[in-house]
Amino acid sequence: MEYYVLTLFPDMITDGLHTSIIGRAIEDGVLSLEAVNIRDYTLSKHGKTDDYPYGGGAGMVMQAQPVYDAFMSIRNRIDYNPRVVYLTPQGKVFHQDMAKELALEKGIVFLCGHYEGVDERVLDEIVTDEVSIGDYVLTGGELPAMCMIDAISRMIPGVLHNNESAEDDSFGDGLLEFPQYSRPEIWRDRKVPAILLSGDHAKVDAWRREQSLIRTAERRPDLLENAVISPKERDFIRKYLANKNEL
Ligand code: 6GU
Repeated sequence: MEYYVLTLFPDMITDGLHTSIIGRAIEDGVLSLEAVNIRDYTLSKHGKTDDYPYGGGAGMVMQAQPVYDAFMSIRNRIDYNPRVVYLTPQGKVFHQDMAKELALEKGIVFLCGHYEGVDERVLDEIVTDEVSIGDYVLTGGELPAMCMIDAISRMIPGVLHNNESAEDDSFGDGLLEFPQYSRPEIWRDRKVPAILLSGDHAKVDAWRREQSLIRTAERRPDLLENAVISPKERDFIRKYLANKNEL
């Protein structure tokens, strides 16, 4: 996978992503990442990349020309038409299925906006997908691009290593993860659940599955509708919730 990020803050992208698992995958050559500074493509003498909005109003708008030329500097040296993701609160909300789908691409270009937005004409010209990472407002698209790159990358074979499996984490089957414990066995008078020390793998698996069901029912009941759950498990959730409400 080749990632290209069009941004006014390239250091933010490279500093953030050359760390931890994604940094390792870049070093291993499983991923490549290039942050392209939009400012390098301005034709203005003073390095200006934004201007006042036509029609008036607060803030500044990123101009079409530097964004387009920065994009073309990438397009002209690759032999395919990449998906171009514009990060904006107006976009479709990012989710795990989108991460899995984008993980199949050969390369992706991310366009990070700032100020009040980007001139609509260059968006019409180059953008294939508009994506938001949730219903809150950020100052720019860099953190959203980094979130997407992280989530997409861990779906690519070779990015996670043996002990970092993407199979049984939250959202794999549409359920939240079960709680985890490590040494010591007692910490501040709190014991690790005895079943986890029993060595009975079948019982441990059953307990973890129950914990996932309970957590999802309590914290994210909206996920249950599309989760992969047996009729027996649906019944377990119903009884658990009924029991709790009796207290
Ligand atoms: Cl993609 N951009 C900005 N500026 N704010 C956001 C967002 C994107 N997603 C959620 N909030």
